[in-house]
Amino acid sequence: MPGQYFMNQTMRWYGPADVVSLADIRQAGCSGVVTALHQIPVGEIWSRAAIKERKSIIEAAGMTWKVVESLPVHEDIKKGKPQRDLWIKNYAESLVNLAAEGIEVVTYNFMPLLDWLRTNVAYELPDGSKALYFDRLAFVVFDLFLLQRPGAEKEYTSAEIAAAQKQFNSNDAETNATLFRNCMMGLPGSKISFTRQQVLEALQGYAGISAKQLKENLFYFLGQVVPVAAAHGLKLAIHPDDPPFSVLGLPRIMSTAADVTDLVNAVPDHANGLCFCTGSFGARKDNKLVEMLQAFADRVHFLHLRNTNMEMNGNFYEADHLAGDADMYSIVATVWEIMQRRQYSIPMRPDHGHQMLDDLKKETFPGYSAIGRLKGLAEIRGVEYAVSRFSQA
Ligand code: DNO
Repeated sequence: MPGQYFMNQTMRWYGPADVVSLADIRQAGCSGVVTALHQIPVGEIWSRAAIKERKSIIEAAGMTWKVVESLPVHEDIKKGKPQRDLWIKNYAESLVNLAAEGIEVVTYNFMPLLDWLRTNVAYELPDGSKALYFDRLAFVVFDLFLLQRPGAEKEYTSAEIAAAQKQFNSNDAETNATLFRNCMMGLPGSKISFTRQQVLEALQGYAGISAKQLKENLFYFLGQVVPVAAAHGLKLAIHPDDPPFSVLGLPRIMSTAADVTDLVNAVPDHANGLCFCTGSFGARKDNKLVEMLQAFADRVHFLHLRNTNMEMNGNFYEADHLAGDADMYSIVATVWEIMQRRQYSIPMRPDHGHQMLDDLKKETFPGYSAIGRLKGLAEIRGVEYAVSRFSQA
């Protein structure tokens, strides 16, 4: 409909090795993909030539590449190590190269070590499709008995420790091995298997870094890269913590509305914004998603739309996009109003999807099946269409 701003529909594509092809994504109705140069080690510069090459593959498939997800932040920057300035310089150079190739939004996160965490990546729903699941008890089993993280017991109640001990005793070796593998999937390079010792050493690297310190390290980083992004017409979009609470004793700094307020106050430039992930923020009851969208309307540079179902005891699983605890209708209606006011189409992707139908026969990145995401996208597209018609009535 002329004069109206619709979300820019995209899907994540993991690059040429992704079993979900560009043709699949196009048939899902997307005008573009979000992707990253996963082959480049974290911290190294993304050259213009490498960016251009990726862009031409996407354009040859009839789509555009406007959003990067992610340009990862080196752990030395998060830890505030002296050599961070070198990594920040590289980051800025990658930003300049991305802008020169027409990229508009760069997504990143500031989570120590783990980019996401689930205990089960194939949780079977009653209809036989599969979802990602965070089971707190399984996580406690992992932390206390598989990882055996020193001091971990201080973070759990005695009832939780007893229940976890019971669960651990009844698990067979395969269940434990799968649990260990699942919990480590959010580590960079998760295709390789990490030993307990390696994980403990990596965690040790964050000993003594409080949430306050981590936030200061984020703001130091942003203080240098936001001006570069702004000067080149790029928007930076931080992804919230997933899950939005501390895990494995690691500090968390992007879990709540107060965290977002600190972010925008620290570096007020409009280029400093958010990847508003309804699934990540939504896994906390005190995050009121619609209010947050309204409060940070001008800072929402990218949207991840997905839903979670919070159960008792801190468990949650990824629900259908229109089911679950997040009121997706109100979210889409709010985004709609924001876009008309800003006169801007916010890029969006359906975040995650169930493994269903033919997806069940394929091995995709957890959450990134073709049909499950297509279903989520189609449902959200339908809601947006209805909202647009209603707003004209
Ligand atoms: C998980 C994704 C994250 C996200 C990064 C952004 O499915 O939402 O991996 O891409 O945290 O930097």
